[in-house]
Amino acid sequence: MSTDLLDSGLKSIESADSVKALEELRIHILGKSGQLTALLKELGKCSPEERKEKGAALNQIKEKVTAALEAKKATLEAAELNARLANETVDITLPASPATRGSIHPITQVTEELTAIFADFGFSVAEGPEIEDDFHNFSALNIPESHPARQMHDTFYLKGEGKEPYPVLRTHTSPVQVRTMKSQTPPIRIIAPGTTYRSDSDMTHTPMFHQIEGLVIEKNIHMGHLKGVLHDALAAFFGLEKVPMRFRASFFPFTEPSAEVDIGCKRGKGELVIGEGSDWLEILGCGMVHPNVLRNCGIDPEEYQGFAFGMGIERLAMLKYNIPDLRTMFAGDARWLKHYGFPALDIPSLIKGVAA
Ligand code: 2NL
Repeated sequence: MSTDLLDSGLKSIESADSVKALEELRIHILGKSGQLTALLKELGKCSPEERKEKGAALNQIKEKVTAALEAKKATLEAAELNARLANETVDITLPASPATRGSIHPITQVTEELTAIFADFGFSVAEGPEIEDDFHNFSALNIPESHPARQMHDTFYLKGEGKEPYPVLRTHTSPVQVRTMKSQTPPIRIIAPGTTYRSDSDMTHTPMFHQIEGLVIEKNIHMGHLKGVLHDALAAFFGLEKVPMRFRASFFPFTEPSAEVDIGCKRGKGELVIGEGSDWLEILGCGMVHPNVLRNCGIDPEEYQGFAFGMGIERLAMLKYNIPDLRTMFAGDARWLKHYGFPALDIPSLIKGVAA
């Protein structure tokens, strides 16, 4: 009986024509409900002497079958591999698939350019949360509860979060500077680049946008320093030796005096040249930090004063890189990014000239 099993088993194994068929055979003989397994189970019913004898015989069969299975498996696998190698050919005349490469968004590029420029003037980069509380986004900045500036900012309130005053999506990066003033002692020299939010959406406004603000707090810092720093930063940014620049009196609740800054330009037919001509282009807002703001942040305005400025990154990117439509910036169109983007790892530095 069991020698029959061995003979027929070895015969079937020898004539198996695929790895799959061989595996089915293995299950048929050695599997849980296999032929040999059934015989092994029957040993339990035998007398001890019989069990010893039959058991030894069955185990020998099992070893032989197992060895035959393994040998045949190796042969079949080799044959199957050879068949595949003979059939599958690589057409080396086909064109290679192009490597797709990502690129740096103009917003990131301009942020890095300005970071390199201000780093050269000794400014550090400060960061903070995009979800802010009423104090850091408004009150500390001398913008009281009823102030129209709060409505002016078209704030996104997070009304699901507790009770009034609700948390907000920061409407500017000024709260980063508030946090820096509260946690550090002057002298302070920082820029705060980052994402900001206002509920505003049309041709020239997106609900999410980007700003860079700057803050310097020292004992004898004044508006002359402000004008010098801004001139040199704007000249470096636009790749010019000098840029015509003027301060126009303005108002911000957090600065006194306040100014808007224009740079000289020439407006032609469909084109704009910065640094020459007799037209003016508004580029940023700035001023001397209001004494109330210093006090709110734990700095004595009798001992220290400072300047601050803020600018929109989208606008700077559009001006420098001739991007006509703001809204394309965030449309997520890969073709747009391929056109307006910058090579990765080509990090802006003053050595190469950020305006390159
Ligand atoms: C603009 C004008 C400005 C500031 C931002 C500032 C921040 C602190 C204290 C005082 Cl903590 N001022 N920031 C000052 C003047 C103008 O931004 O047109 N931004 C796009």
